Formats: sequence, C-alpha cells, structure tokens
Amino acid sequence: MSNYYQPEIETAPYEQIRKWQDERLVKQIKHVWDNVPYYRKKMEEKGVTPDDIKGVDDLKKLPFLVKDDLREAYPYGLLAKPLNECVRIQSTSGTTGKRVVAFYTQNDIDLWEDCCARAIVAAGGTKDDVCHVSYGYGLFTGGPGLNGGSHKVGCLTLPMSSGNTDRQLQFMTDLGSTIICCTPSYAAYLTESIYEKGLRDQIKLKAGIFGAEAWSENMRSDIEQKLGIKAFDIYGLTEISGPGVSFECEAQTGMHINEDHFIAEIIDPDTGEVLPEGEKGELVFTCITKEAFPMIRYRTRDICVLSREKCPCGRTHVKMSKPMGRSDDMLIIRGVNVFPSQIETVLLQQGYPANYQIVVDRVNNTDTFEVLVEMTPEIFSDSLGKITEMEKSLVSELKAMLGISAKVKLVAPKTIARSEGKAVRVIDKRKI
Ligand code: DLL
Repeated sequence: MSNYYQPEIETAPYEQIRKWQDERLVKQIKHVWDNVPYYRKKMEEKGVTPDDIKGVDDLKKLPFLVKDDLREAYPYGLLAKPLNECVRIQSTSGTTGKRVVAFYTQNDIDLWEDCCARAIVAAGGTKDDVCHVSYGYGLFTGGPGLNGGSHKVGCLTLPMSSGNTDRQLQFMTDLGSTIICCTPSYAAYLTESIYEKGLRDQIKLKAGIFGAEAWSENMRSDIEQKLGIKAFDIYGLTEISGPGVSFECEAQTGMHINEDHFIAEIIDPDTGEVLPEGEKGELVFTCITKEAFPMIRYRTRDICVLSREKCPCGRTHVKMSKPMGRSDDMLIIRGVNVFPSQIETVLLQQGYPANYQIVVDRVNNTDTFEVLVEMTPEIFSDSLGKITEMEKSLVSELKAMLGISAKVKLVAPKTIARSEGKAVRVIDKRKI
C-alpha cells in the first residue's frame, strides 16, 4: 500500500498537473523577464517576449541555460530576488572554473524540503523512523535537503554528514537507524564495514535513499541483499534545488519527477531539438515555482529517458530512468562511447565489488584504457596464474559490453581509495 507525503499533488490527474505547469510557467517567465537582465537579454536575442509564452507548448521557443551561463553570471547574475530576501546558498562540488552558487528564499527551501519529504515517504518513511543522513552537510545539497525532508516527515533525524565510519556505525546501532541516506558508493562501503565488524545482526535499517551519482541495478541488489533493506534512487542537482527533483517509489522502475515544480524535456544534445517521449537524450529542466534562482530550460547533461507509463504506486508524475551517463562526461575512447556504468555492470555481474577506477591516457596518439578492479578477500588469490586468468576473462567480458579492449589490472582488496562522497571513477590523463 502506497504512502504519499502530499497525496493530492502526487496522484493528481495529468490534466491537473499540466494546468499547474501552464499557469506557473507563464508567471515564472514574467518574473524572470522582469528581474534577471541576463536571461532577458538571452530571450531578446532569440526574439521571444513573455507574451509569446502561454503555456508548456511554448517552452521550446525559450533559450537554454548551460553551466557556462552560471559561470559567466557568477555570483549574482541569475538572481531573481533581492539578496535580502534570500536566506541560503548552496554550491556544487565543482570541477573546473568557478563553483555554481544557487540561492534560495525561505519559500524555495520549504518547497525543496517538501520534495525530499516526498522521497522519504515513498521509501516507507514515517514519524516512527530514525533517519540517518550521511550525505555531506554544508555547501553540498545532499545533507541539508534530506535533513529538511526528514524533519517534515517527522522522523528522528541523525545529521551525521559524511565521514568517520566508526561513529556512523556506532550511532546506527545504538540509536537504531531505520533509514540511511547517502551516496551509493558510501552505502557499499558502510555495508562492507558492517560485515567486517560483525554488526549485521545489530542493524535495524529497512530502507536506503541513495543518489548523487550513478549506480547500477546490480549494485542495488547487492546492497539490498546484504543489508536486508530496500534501496531507493534519488536524483537532483544544485542548480535545480538539490536532491528530490525526482525520486523512486516502491516500483523501483524510474524516478518520479516533481512536475508541479519542474518541467522536464528530453533533447538531442547535439541539435537541441526536443525529442518525443521514450527517446533517450539530455534532460532539461525548467523551474516553475523557484523564486530566487529559477533556472529556465537548464541543460543538465544527464542522459536519460522519460516515461508516462502508469505506475503501480499511484503517482502520476512522469518518471525518468536512472541517468545513463552524462553528455559531457561520457568517455570517447578510440572513437567508442564508453559509460562508466557499463563497466560497473560487467564487474558486478562477474562477482567483483564496485570498487574500480578507469584510467585513460594517450600514448603515441593512441588511447590507452585501463580498468583497475579491486578483488574481495574471497576472490583474492596470490597465485599469479589465477590472477592472469581472471584478468583475461574480464578483458573479454568488457570487450563484449563495450566493443573495445581494455587492459584490466586486478588489485588487492582495499587498495583503491574509498570515498565518503562521490567516488572518483575516471582518471582521464589525455590532453586533447
Ligand atoms: O548530487 C544532488 C543530490 C544530492 C542528488 C543527494 C541526490 C542525492 P550536484 O552535486 O549538483 O547535486 O550533482 C548533480 O549528479 O546532474 C547527475 O549527473 C548526478 N546525479 C545526481 N543524482 C543522481 C542519481 C547532487 N540518482 C549531478 N543517479 C547530476 C545518477 C546522479 N546521477
């Protein structure tokens, strides 16, 4: 039996959702036109005014925003409210260049926390739960978002933040955590530590809410089995608020996008053309309720598929697939597109843990491609012959999945650095 945090919204008929979107979009575009000169200029350049936007069908007339716009407009150029009406900033983990800084009014925080509360309730959360939040707190949106959602649901909230695994496990056992929120790679690490310390019998977890990075179905079933929990995916990005832009329900077949707040489109990343439902492409979001930092047609670079198929959970909001990679971090190795998640799938299928690192380099104008894979203590063997055989077998499995050859190196247990946040999966040394 499904539970909802805001049933009248989460199960609203599609016509109602569409009505909210039409009305809110028109209002939002006026708000942005009036208050964000940077975006107004972009609209003018495209020859669009707020009068041209009557509803969702007109969305495609509007210009896109990309990460470079955020860097260019840093820090206040995309702010749509006076600074003294803003109460919070959050920021992305940032790769190159300036960090992305997102602003929130109190109302923005309130709606964002509602989204996170929907995710927690969908994972079975109630006010009787002890919700253990091990996403980082601070500028990263993971900790603050799930913390706020957990309060709204009324769970006893443990604001653990990331790191200090011994302390995490002590609180988890002493206080009887029932829901754990963290990155999937940290969940896998915690699981490993629970077994190592013989704590499995003292763990009361029933659900995990894992997101912020890609993870495979095999990783899900591995964690679910070992901890005896149900593992739910949660998606989001700082620019669009943080975690809770979409979340999984008990059906575990994609994440419901909170469409009363965000309009989703799928585009061809090369041409920008909007693709029909069911086609794979880049996800684009328009925020229709955010006041301080309303992204319009923001290109996420995440590649996925949308589906309006009826969901057994009763929610009516569109579902997105797990991101299958990013249009900008997809690796092109010797001309072949490679997603790290494909490599992870092969490893888990072959009984290896998801502790791996992809190293790409260019030697004599040819790409080198190496996958370092950690063995578990069970499969660890110091017989050179056996290791060579296992490496060979992985090489052929990877070749079958990817269409190109990788060099595989099996390394001893615990030699690849563990992450408390997002795992570093790819080391690309090429200078192209
Ligand atoms: O990672 C927000 C978040 C926190 C989501 C906690 C879920 C849980 P950023 O640091 O801005 O925000 O990174 C956003 O991370 O564009 C995706 O590429 C990736 N990402 C987020 N969630 C998932 C997921 C947070 N469930 C970027 N699966 C996004 C795969 C994800 N990738």
